[in-house]
Amino acid sequence: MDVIAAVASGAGSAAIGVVRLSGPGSWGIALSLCRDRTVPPPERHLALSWLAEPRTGRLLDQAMTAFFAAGASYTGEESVELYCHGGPALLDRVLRACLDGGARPARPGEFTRRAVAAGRLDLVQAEAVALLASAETDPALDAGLSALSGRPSAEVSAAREALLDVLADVEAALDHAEEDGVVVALDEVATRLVVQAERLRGWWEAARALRPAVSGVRVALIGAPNAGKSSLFNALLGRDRAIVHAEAGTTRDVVGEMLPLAGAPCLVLDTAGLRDAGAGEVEAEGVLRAREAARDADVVIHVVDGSGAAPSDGFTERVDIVAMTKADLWPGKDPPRVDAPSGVPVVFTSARDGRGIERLRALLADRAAAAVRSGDTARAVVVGERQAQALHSALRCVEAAVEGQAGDAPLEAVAAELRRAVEHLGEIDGSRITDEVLDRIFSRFCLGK
Ligand SMILES: Nc1nc2c(ncn2[C@@H]2O[C@H](COP(=O)(O)OP(=O)(O)OP(=O)(O)O)[C@@H](O)[C@H]2O)c(=O)[nH]1
Ligand SMILES: [Mg+2]
Repeated sequence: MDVIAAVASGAGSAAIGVVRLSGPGSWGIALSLCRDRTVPPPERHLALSWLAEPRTGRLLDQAMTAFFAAGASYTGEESVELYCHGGPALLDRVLRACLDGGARPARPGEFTRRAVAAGRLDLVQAEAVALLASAETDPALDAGLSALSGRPSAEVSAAREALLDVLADVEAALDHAEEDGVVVALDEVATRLVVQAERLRGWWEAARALRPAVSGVRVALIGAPNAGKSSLFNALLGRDRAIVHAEAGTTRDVVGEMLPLAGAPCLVLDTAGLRDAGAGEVEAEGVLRAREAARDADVVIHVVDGSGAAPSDGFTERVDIVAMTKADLWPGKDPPRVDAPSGVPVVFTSARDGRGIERLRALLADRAAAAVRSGDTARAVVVGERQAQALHSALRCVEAAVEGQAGDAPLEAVAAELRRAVEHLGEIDGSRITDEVLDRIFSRFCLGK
């Protein structure tokens, strides 16, 4: 195992910045930088030291150092942390000195990956570390802390055990049926399966409610072609992100951009104009995606052409805010009438002169904050898109097993669904996962973690 090194603190200037080394040999590399030491300081103690480049003697910094022995560190390996002054040039120089000494640059998330490999963290806890390093909201932070505690991992593991027990009974029944033609009553199995399905469904709902806080509030801009969605999208972001054109049907794909709004990170989605007839194949696919984005959104802004040039065929199922666009086209005139669903606020906006954009931002911030608050960390077991997907797959398999059982499907089919459910649960905490999937997960971590 080679020694990896990285700057573990954030970019930009700061009071303190941390350079981290891990792997057998990291003590030797760090010690060669400590100008005033010939032996390592006591492990797990902070020790002040002047650092210099071993080859040239050029000063690096006066820093606090902490040496960790194998088996008593974050990664489980021999490792060192150097708490330096936080300037980018300084940290870069210290890191380069470590690399000159024989370390190699760590890949994103590689320290945590080594901690997982050493059995110090499971995947739920590893992803909790990533969340703690990036959380922008209180519920996300609480979810990260809870996941790191190991409580969710234990719950996932308990559910897997419970399903394995049921699977064992189903397989025993199968064996009996084959050997002696005995039919075993499986009513009790059905009850146990329903309990597990409800448990997983509860986790799924909690994960869904927590999503706005963890991954951002999904805000969909939807409406008729040419209503001014892309123009409004650009105005909200304050930059020219999406293509705007007089031709109806300009936007085809869903375009998403993050917009930080008063403590609630929003993912704003511009979508294709909704129309059923007259759209070509590509646009029709865009319309499908727009509807899907609206269904999946936490906040739906229905965009209506206030000049009346692009007629709307009524509102979608869910609307949280109505934006009447092109308000610059009716100066002095009464604003156009709109039959918005009751209780839904209407904002008059113009992407040309900017009117109404601040009010729309404020309304959006309000709705987004409410979506963030709806996350109930206490019930959450599964956090983040990857875990939620695995959970959803597991839930679908358990539901299929419940249905199969009730509908007299062959026991083999029920057993197969249960086996798949157990595998999907194993993907959540990493007890059943391939290196390739691990690579993909950790590539999304930031450097130095
Ligand atoms: N005067 C005025 N024109 C606008 C405003 N917003 C959009 N437009 C014009 O309306 C036309 C359509 O604008 P887009 O933003 O592309 O509309 P869209 O809803 O994204 O259209 P599709 O992507 O085709 O569904 C363009 O010619 C814009 O310049 C506005 O606030 N004022
Ligand atoms: Mg558009």
